[in-house]
Amino acid sequence: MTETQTIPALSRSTANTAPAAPVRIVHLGLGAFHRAHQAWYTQRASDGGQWGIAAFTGRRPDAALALAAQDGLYTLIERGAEGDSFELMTSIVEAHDGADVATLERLVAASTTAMVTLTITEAAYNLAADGALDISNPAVRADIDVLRSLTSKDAGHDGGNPPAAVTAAGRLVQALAARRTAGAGPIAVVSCDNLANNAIAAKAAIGGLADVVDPSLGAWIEANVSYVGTSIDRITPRTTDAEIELVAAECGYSDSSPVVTEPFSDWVLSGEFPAGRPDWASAGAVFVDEIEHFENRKLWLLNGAHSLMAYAGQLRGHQTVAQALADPVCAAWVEGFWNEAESNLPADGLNIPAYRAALLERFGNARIAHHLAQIAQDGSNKLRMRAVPVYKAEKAAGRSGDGALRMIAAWVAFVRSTHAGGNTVVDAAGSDGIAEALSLDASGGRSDAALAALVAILDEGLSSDAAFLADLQAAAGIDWAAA
Ligand code: CS2
Repeated sequence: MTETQTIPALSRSTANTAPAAPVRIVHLGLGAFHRAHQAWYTQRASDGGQWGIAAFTGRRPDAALALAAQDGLYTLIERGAEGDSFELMTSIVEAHDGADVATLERLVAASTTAMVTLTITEAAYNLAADGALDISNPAVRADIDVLRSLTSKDAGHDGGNPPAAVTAAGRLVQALAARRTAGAGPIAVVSCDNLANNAIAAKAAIGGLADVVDPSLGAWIEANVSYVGTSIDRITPRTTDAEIELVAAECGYSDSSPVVTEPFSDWVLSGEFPAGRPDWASAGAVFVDEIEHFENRKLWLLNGAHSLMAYAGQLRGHQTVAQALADPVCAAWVEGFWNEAESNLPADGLNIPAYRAALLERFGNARIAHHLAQIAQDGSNKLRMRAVPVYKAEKAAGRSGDGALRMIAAWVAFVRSTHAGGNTVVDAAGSDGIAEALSLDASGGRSDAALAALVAILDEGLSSDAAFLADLQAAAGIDWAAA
């Protein structure tokens, strides 16, 4: 204890780092994943010293306040199966509260800013099941009103702060309007969220919103924003106090915001950067013309297995990915789902057998305590990407799709048991709909009508597919713990 009281607090002066790089990247979503992934690639790029990141939080200011107090610095703990290594990260040069839209406007309007990267989570795109912006979403509607009032020429504000958008896309549209006014030219928007076709999703969220607010702004964004698609990968569980203490003991400074991650990392990108980009290829990133198969490989094999283990594993009493994988029943379910996913990926160029083998090793790294409860959150959006496409592809090929069906069944059983325990299902986009569906009958959503309502949150088509619903009802109703 006395030791941690006397060690210096981390900052650019106590760490004696090179001067902060100029801001050329604006990032939305200052979570652990961004700090383990894009910030790490930027720092390792051959020209990384010229590319500073200004990162904004989403809903809460806390992470920005903590990081700003350390001049953006933090420690990245790479946690391998054999031990930890520590790296001081310097590529984030400014950390801001996401609600500080005036600063976002200023930075995005600067001609030196070349791109905006996003890790805002799947749900924050506010897209409907058909992939278009969900303009019935209350937060989106509120932003439309705010943005219209800001862009209308005769908008006047009676003193005080002008209103500002609240959703990530709304804030970005507001900032892009400032870039248009400043004449700062084209810019890239790089989605680093776990969404299929994330460039298209970003375009639907941002371009779609601008079109509704002000067609001339929509046209400017269409002509000046290049949406870059990416497949991103690095397992990064939530930081705990144990990591804060570890860094104090190992590094000799106190860091409120370390990030723990696995040694593996992967980044595949596709698209144009009209205002330039760091030499991320020198840090291991790969640039491709066609990204879809890489995205699906990652979303289905890694994330799909994660979601399957998150629900089935918790129903079987496990807490972490490594524990779930060590359970032969869960492991067999994962392999079964993988076989289905693999049949729907091209055999050439993706090296699936090696990818699967590497995943088993990564998931089995018990030193990374990756909690299933964390992965289980926001299941409605996740399963729409991870299970539904594989199920449909298997059916279309005349096969059962049982492996993908089991993932959906495990989710159904998990949300039922959460609800039965008197708890709310954590799902940013779906928790209201899930609660409504589960309250449709007296047995906690076990009726066919309740099941159909639950499935409608994932996919409209499947919710009226009687054969699917019957199979799902049977698959969800098993004794998961005893299977
Ligand atoms: C996980 C991902 O929480 C989840 O949904 O599946 O965060 C996963 O750990 C990352 O995509 C790994 O790159």
